Formats: sequence, C-alpha cells, structure tokens
Amino acid sequence: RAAFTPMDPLLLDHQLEDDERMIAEGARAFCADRLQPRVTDAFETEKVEPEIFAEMGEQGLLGVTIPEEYGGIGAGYVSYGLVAREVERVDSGYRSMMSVQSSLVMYPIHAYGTEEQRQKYLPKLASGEWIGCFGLTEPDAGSDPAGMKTRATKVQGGYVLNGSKMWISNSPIADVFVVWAKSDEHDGAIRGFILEKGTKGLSAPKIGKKLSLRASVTGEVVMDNVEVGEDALLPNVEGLKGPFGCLNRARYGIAWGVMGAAEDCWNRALQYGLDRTQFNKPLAQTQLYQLKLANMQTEIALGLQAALRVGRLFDEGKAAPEMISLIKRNNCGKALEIARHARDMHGGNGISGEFQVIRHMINLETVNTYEGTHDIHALILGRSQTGLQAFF
Ligand code: TGC
Ligand code: FAD
Repeated sequence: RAAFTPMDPLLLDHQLEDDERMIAEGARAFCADRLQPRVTDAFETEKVEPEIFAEMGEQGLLGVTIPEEYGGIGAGYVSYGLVAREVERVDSGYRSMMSVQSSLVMYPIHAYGTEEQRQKYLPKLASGEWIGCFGLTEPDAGSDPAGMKTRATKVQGGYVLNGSKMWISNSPIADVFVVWAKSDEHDGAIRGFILEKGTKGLSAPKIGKKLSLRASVTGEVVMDNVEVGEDALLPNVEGLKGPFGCLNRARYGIAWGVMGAAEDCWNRALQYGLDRTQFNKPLAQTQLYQLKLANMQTEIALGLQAALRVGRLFDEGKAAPEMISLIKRNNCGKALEIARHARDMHGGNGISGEFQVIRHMINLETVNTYEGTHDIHALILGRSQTGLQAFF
C-alpha cells in the first residue's frame, strides 16, 4: 500500500522543482511571521499598512516573474502561484496588494513599456519603495470594460486624461498608476498610460464602508485634465488585449491564492473539530463533520492540481485565457463554499474574528467578483464551446 498524506493528498509538493519549493517555503515563513500576527487587527480596523510592500519586496515577493535586471527574481509562473497561495493563506487583501503590484503594474510596464519606463519604475516597484495600482474598472464599466469613458486627448508634447476609475486596489496609497483610456490619437483604441502621484488633476479618494477585503485599501482614480508627456504612454500594446494580458496573470495567481485561503479554512476546521467535544465525542468523530472535511480535502487537492497544470502551461507559453477562466472561476467558487462550511463548523465561534474563517469567507466574496465575476467566466467558457457571444 502506498502512503497517503491527508494534508497533501495528491502529493503536490513532489511535483515542484527545488527552487519552487524554496520560494514557497520562504514565502510561507514570511507570511506566518510578518503578516499573520497583524491581520486580525488590520481587518477589524481597516488599517492601511503601506510598509507591507517594502517588507514583501525585501522577501522577493513582488514581481516574481520579472527578470532580475529589473529587480524581480526571474522565476516561473508556478513560483508566482505558490507565492499567491502563501500570501492568501493569511488574507486575500494582502494577496491583492501583491498581485496588483506584480501582475497588473509591473507586468504591463515590462511587457508593453519602453526600456526607459522599465528602468525607471520596475526596480522601485520590486523593492516596494513605490506602490502601484491598475485602473480599468469605471463606475459605468465593470464587466464590460470596453464601455469605459476615460479619454486621452493628444496635445502638443503629450496627452490630457479625463475620467474616473472605480474600485481600484491600492489607489489611495499608490505612487504609480497604470490606467487604461480611449485615445483620440489612436482612433479611440484603448491605450495604457503610466501616471504618477502628485500630477496636477490626479486624485485617488479612498472608498469607505467596505465590509470585505478590509486589510487592502481600495479607492477611485479621478483624472481631471491630467497632463502627461508622451513618455507616459505604454507604446507596445493597443486595444483590450493590453489590460487582458495583465488580467490573465492576475487571474491565474488568484486561482492559486484562493486555494491558500481555502486550505487555511480547512486546517482550522479540522483542528476545531478535533478539539471540540459535543455529545461526549469530538465533533470530528461525527459523520457530517467528516463529510465536510472530505469535500474540502478533495476540492482543494483538485484545485491545486489544476492551478499547477496551468502554471506549467504558462511557463511553456501554452496557457490559453479560457484555461485561466476555468481555474479562476472554479477555484474561487470552491474556496468560497469551503470558507462558508468552515464558518459553520466553528459554530458560534465561527463568527468571531479570532477564529479567522469568517474573514476569509467575507474576503472571498470580493475575490469571486473581481478580475471577472464567476458568471462572466462562465460566459467566456460558454462562448468557447458554442461559438456564441452571450454578453450582449
Ligand atoms: P472581446 O471581444 O472578447 O476581446 C477584445 C479583445 O481582447 C482580446 N482578449 C484577450 N487578450 C488576451 N487575454 C485575454 N484574456 C483576452 N480576452 C479577450 C481579444 O482577442 C480581442 O482582441 P482584438 O485584437 O481582436 O481586439 O472583448 P469583450 O468586450 O467582448 O469582453 C468580453 C469579456 C466580458 C470577456 C471581458 O470584457 C471581461 O473579461 N470582463 C471582465 C472584466 C474584468 O475582469 N475586469 C477586471 C478589472 S481589474 C481587477 O478586478 C483587479 S482586482 C485585483 C486585486 O485586487 O487582486
Ligand atoms: P457588474 O459588471 O455591474 O456586474 C454585476 C452583476 O451582473 C454580476 O453578478 C455580473 O456577473 C452580472 N453580469 C454583468 N454582465 C452580465 C452579462 N452580460 N450576463 C450575465 N450577467 C452579467 N478593478 C480594477 O480595474 N482595478 C482594481 O484594482 C480593482 N480592484 C477591486 C477591488 C475590490 C475590493 C473590488 C470589489 C473590485 C475591484 N475591481 C478592480 C473591480 C472589479 O473588477 C469589478 O467589480 C468587477 O469586474 C465587476 O464589475 P462591476 O462591479 O461593475 O459589476
């Protein structure tokens, strides 16, 4: 009989390369030592902690896939996913801070920017000295970013941007803003621009009263006649494939990340069931409790295998966007379900922040919505099978 490892049922660990395992172990220790002790308070009090970026940068968690010459560690997409899993094991908000910086700010500057833009921005974003945000969503354009109203108008020596972005992670504390706008110079095509904090007409008010993802700050980006030079344009991409190229990476990371949150819920529910006695036996000795644990174990093992598979394909240049939709959608849905069960399995204690699981549950509501909602990814997959467009 071959050995069975219940907490790593399909031996994910054996499928990793040594350098990937080392990066994951380093990230795990960092998250346990530096992030876990502060998360309960940060979530309760909605505390913004910009210094976390510098701490993550020091650990090499920002821009994992960006080459070393620009401050990254030049690792592959499996390593990036493993980092997301470790950070989100603590909190989806912290993973959000990391993945926006890495996939939505550093990636487009590296992939679509000039050499000058790379040299200027990437090392400081990798170290966490500068914080980045990514503005695609608008008050009237969420699932349908093609409906954006933000405009870039060509003027002598540069552009003037007008419009507003909504629900933008990190924006109130950002130094660097990657924003997407329809450009009159390019026949209304969507183009990316890099804006800097302090530019006249640019502001980023915080969105208050958020009951989810409270450890990560979210805001608007308001552009009121923001004048920038020609060097603010990301020259090497045009159209929606620009922002979608970034989203592919962030969505892929989320598929790993939410499995980390789900694992934390699973581990906590297991321990709680072993520790708590009702009707003269541990909760973990009841059939219903074990059924829920078995479901968690199964969905997490399958979700991680799927994420690993897409990660390997990413590194081979074969990860199609639909594969990413499949794992982002399914892993988010399963993680949310697992967190809800873990909350229930903790009984009354499950609603206390001290037991952590309700925080994951509330956070995962956001993660199920951002980067393409659960249903939008179903429509992407539906279109791939039928060839029929069901969005409009
Ligand atoms: P559609 O006609 O499908 O495509 C337009 C152009 O884009 C190309 N494309 C892609 N390219 C690369 N990767 C992808 N995944 C791509 N998907 C589409 C496509 O080939 C086409 O190119 P071209 O050259 O032919 O013009 O576009 P559509 O307008 O019909 O869009 C359909 C839909 C609904 C799938 C899409 O708009 C969508 O995915 N909506 C969801 C929006 C979304 O995900 N927003 C995320 C905002 S950022 C965020 O949430 C960050 S949270 C981060 C955090 O805190 O962690
Ligand atoms: P809508 O598009 O209005 O959707 C509302 C509902 O309608 C959903 O259930 C959706 O599935 C459904 N729906 C929409 N269209 C269809 C259709 N055709 N058929 C069937 N159902 C449909 N955006 C950024 O650009 N950058 C960020 O950093 C960022 N960070 C975020 C952080 C947080 C905390 C949150 C909550 C959001 C963030 N977002 C960010 C925005 C996020 O990507 C959007 O909220 C998301 O894409 C959904 O858009 P919406 O909120 O406008 O919802």
